Amino acid sequence: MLVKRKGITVSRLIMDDQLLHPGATGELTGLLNDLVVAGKIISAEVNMAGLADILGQSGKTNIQGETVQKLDVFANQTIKRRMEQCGYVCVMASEEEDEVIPVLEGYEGEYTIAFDPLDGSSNIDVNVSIGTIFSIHKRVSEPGYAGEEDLLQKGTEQVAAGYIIYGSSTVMVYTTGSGVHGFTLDPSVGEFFLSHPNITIPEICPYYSVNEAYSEHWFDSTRNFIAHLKKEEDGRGYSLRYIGSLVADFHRNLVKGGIFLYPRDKKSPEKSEGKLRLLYEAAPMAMIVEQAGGRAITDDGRRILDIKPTSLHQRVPLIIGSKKEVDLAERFFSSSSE
Ligand code: P6P
Repeated sequence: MLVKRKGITVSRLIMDDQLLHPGATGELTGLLNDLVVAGKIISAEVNMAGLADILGQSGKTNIQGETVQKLDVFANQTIKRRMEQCGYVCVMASEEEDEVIPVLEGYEGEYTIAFDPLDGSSNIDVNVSIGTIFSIHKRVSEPGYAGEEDLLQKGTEQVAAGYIIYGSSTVMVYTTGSGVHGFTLDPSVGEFFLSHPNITIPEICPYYSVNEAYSEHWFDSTRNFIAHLKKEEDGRGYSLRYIGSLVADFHRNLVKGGIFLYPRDKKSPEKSEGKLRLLYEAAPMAMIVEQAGGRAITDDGRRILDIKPTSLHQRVPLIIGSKKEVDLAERFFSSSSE
């Protein structure tokens, strides 16, 4: 949907989106609007983190074995509380929780949501942008039987995907399959206003994003691809930009052009399939980037959106960004015999 109306709020666009779908019941509209409220609450807390006693660590660890920062806990609780009683969701998954998360009895709805409540949380204490990532599917189970099968669906089945980046400003970027739009929060009125209409990822790609510290453990295909980018053989010079916060790295590449890689690693068994999670990191970002004209694949050439998840916290290698560079990467990965 081509959006031209400056100053439109995200809630208004969500409602306009619903009009594009005659059979729509308004449930997805309600879900997205409740997610917007959660984003506003988390944004206010993130922006106070330096002042309140919520910096530092909660002393707990999550399923990933990572120390959980207090803001992570707050963000996770905020989204869970809104989604469990909104009446539009039947079951949830969070990066912070081992198992599926049920909704309150009597509040089962038609959708599922998988989310990373605060991705990049290791950057919280150093004031680097962090973000919430979400992926929404239609349930597949009968009423009263919601469970993992409703969550373990291919990325092509997503009905909506998006992220909220908490940085120099708070920006929400989302798609429901009719283009990608970005909205910036005006904290003085508490509204997200359209700031990035009809986002398309630039064909010109000035940046590549990868953690080069792991280059000794990369497969040859990854090493050869990155070496090729550095040679500028096709006359295109690239700069390395790597923030270590997926939402921040992805958002920069979406707006400015770029390719992000988190490939498999020969050395670390826990990263034999990369580090990033399919359900609530790779798949939602893949829907956004494809809607914006880019591509998202694994480092063995599979389309991210075609992968059927087998577990909630399944990892996948992720190569995502401007189409030409991902096409080039695919040639290096598909010619590899590793
Ligand atoms: P590394 C943050 O912890 C995260 O999950 C992503 O946001 C980010 O892209 C990645 O890990 C960074 O991982 O191994 O480069 O520090």
